[in-house]
Amino acid sequence: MAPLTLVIGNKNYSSWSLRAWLLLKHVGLPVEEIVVPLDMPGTHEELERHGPSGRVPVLRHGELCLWDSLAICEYAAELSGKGWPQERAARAIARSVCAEMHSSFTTLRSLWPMNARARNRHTALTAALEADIERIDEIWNDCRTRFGAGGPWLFGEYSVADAFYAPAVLRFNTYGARISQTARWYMATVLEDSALQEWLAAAKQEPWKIAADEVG
Ligand SMILES: N[C@@H](CCC(=O)N[C@@H](CS)C(=O)NCC(=O)O)C(=O)O
Repeated sequence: MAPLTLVIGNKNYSSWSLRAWLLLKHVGLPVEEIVVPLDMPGTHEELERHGPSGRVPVLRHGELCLWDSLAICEYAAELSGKGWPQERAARAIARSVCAEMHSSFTTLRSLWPMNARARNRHTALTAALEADIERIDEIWNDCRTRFGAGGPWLFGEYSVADAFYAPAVLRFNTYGARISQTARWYMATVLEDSALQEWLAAAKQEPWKIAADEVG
């Protein structure tokens, strides 16, 4: 198979990059990694050189160039035969929760930016932020209760849904979200994951700081 190259942003801040990177790790596809530091002079031009949307993540596989974290995860799942639940109803719900994460939670994203190495940050809670947190808590509870019997992840075994919700776990961890017991257990599973630990260790070593994402 032609080698895979994943272009990502800073590990400390790039939540969309984290999703694709985690899924590729979990399904066992080896990738060469290119990190483009975001929010620097020249970032825009460099991103445009890597992919048509001028955004990361981008996956290159031979002649093929894919942009968008969900499309990359779908492709990785097809290549590896892993990443979505086996059972049809579970798979359909997993796709629904991924689509919801892809298209929603704009308040959470803007008020609690992902800042992987930051801890004990505090911001005022708004009603919209609380609603986003509650909805994510509800999704985690629902998936764990209905589909989680076979393992510690949202659908038992690791799936694209876990990769998609990992940035929310980091946000909750940084800003101290108040969540249910089941959601706390799920967060612990995600935070102990060795692939995520590897990402966090690299994020700690990065020299770059994005002031707009240093919140709280
Ligand atoms: N829907 C896209 C969103 C990608 C996205 O917005 N990526 C951000 C970084 S996390 C980006 O590339 N921003 C460009 C920039 O900061 O210049 C995806 O899922 O991949």
